[in-house]
Amino acid sequence: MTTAYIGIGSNVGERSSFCRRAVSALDDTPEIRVTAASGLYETEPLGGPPQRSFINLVARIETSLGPRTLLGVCKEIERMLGREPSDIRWGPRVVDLDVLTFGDEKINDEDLEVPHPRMLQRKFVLVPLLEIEPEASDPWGARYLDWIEEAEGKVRLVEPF
Ligand code: PH2
Ligand code: MG
Ligand code: MG
Repeated sequence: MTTAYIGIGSNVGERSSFCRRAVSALDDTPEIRVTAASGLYETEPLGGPPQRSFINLVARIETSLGPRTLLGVCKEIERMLGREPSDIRWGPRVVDLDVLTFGDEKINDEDLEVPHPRMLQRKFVLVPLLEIEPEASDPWGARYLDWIEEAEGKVRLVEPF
């Protein structure tokens, strides 16, 4: 079993509902158990065109899947909830599921990078992650807490999970 963290975000339609449905869909996957979910945060969009604010949360899971299969499950949940392919990088999306960390693995492939290469710069990832795991550290032993001050973007807790 591997502990992994999944970052979830939505900025189209019923944003909170899409985020909650994504958590349920993860938990409904036989090889995945959701063991914690942060509250839902309204967050300033970072990167991409001018767009609506996001709802973001982070879920902690236990899984028997490998990292690539887990990524495939995340993409399948995005499709199932109605995400359409878009040419706009970091543009508006119904739902986005990103594998943030996968155990202590370091993966640097074109299709999958963990830990997520931009997570340290993003408050919309770090704040919910630290809510569920204040002592979390990366595979090199650095505490995520030490990055929070330099990270970008306003975030505000709007709903408990
Ligand atoms: N996702 C992005 C780019 N920018 N900004 C916020 N606030 N939340 C996101 O989930 C987000 C973003 C790319 O996936
Ligand atoms: Mg993303
Ligand atoms: Mg993504």
